[in-house]
Amino acid sequence: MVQSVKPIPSTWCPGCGDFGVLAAVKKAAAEVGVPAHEQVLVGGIGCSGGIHNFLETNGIHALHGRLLAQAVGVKLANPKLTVIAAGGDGDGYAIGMGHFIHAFKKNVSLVYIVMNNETYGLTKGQASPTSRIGFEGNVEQPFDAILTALSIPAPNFLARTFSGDPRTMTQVLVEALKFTRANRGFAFVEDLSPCVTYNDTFKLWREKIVDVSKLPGYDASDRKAVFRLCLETMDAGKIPVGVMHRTAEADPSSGSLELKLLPDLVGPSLADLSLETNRAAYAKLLQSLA
Ligand SMILES: Cc1ncc(C[n+]2csc(CCOP(=O)(O)OP(=O)(O)O)c2C)c(N)n1
Ligand code: SF4
Ligand SMILES: [Mg+2]
Repeated sequence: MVQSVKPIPSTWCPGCGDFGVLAAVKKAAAEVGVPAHEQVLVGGIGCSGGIHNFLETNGIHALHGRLLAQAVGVKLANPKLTVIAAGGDGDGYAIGMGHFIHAFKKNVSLVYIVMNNETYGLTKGQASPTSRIGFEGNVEQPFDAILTALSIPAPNFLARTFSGDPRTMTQVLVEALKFTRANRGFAFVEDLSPCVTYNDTFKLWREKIVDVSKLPGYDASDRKAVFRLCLETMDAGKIPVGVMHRTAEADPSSGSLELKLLPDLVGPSLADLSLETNRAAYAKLLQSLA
């Protein structure tokens, strides 16, 4: 159920990385000028997914791993809304993985923020798909969302940020919001957001992060070059962050799903479905079924 509510005090542990995301979402929405009543925040299940409770906005607490299905539904029902989906690495990359992959190719204009803390925070610190080998007995290779996203040649906006640098996170979110509000497509932002209670990686990540987008000659529209740069950075034991892909506005393959399906951007929730207006169309439909 979509609810417009006053924010409640946060239930997160003091120092949780998710506070950086909350601050950045508030600042970016204010900078871009998104009115609270035109914004819908769809939260996943997990500590991170509670974010919509701490903002004055319309919010949905989605099913575990199904926040993207609900966010896509909201956007297609009313493309005039600004939709932000936000959840954790467990929610997005484990139970939600199927929806995650398809979101890039669907290319609906919404912002998806994954607060990656490499653990299931809410359920007390089990290994997640992004956990490093050795964490809580994990023996599997960690999953990398940015490399996966770069491998899908869709006209998206892709970025990785760090909660320890909320200023950059705000700038990236401003870009992501503008991208989706211009109906250019899906904007994915993975924020490295440490769980200070079960996996405090603030210090480690601060040392390992490299903002590849600041390197000389960097071009965020060159998917292949950025993929190679990310791999090289990871091979050197570092974590690449920055804007990883930004499809050029003039790219002929650009085009969000809502523009393809609803070129006038009037979704079913705005359409006049009354019997009076549509009597002739209904009669024709009934006739076709007879
Ligand atoms: C269908 C279903 N399976 C399992 C759970 C238990 N559960 C609640 S939150 C969660 C994982 C949360 O991890 P993540 O998405 O990384 O969020 P975080 O708490 O780390 O922010 C799980 C497995 C659930 N609520 N529903
Ligand atoms: S358990 Fe971890 S992720 Fe959850 S609120 Fe506390 S610090 Fe944040
Ligand atoms: Mg998590």
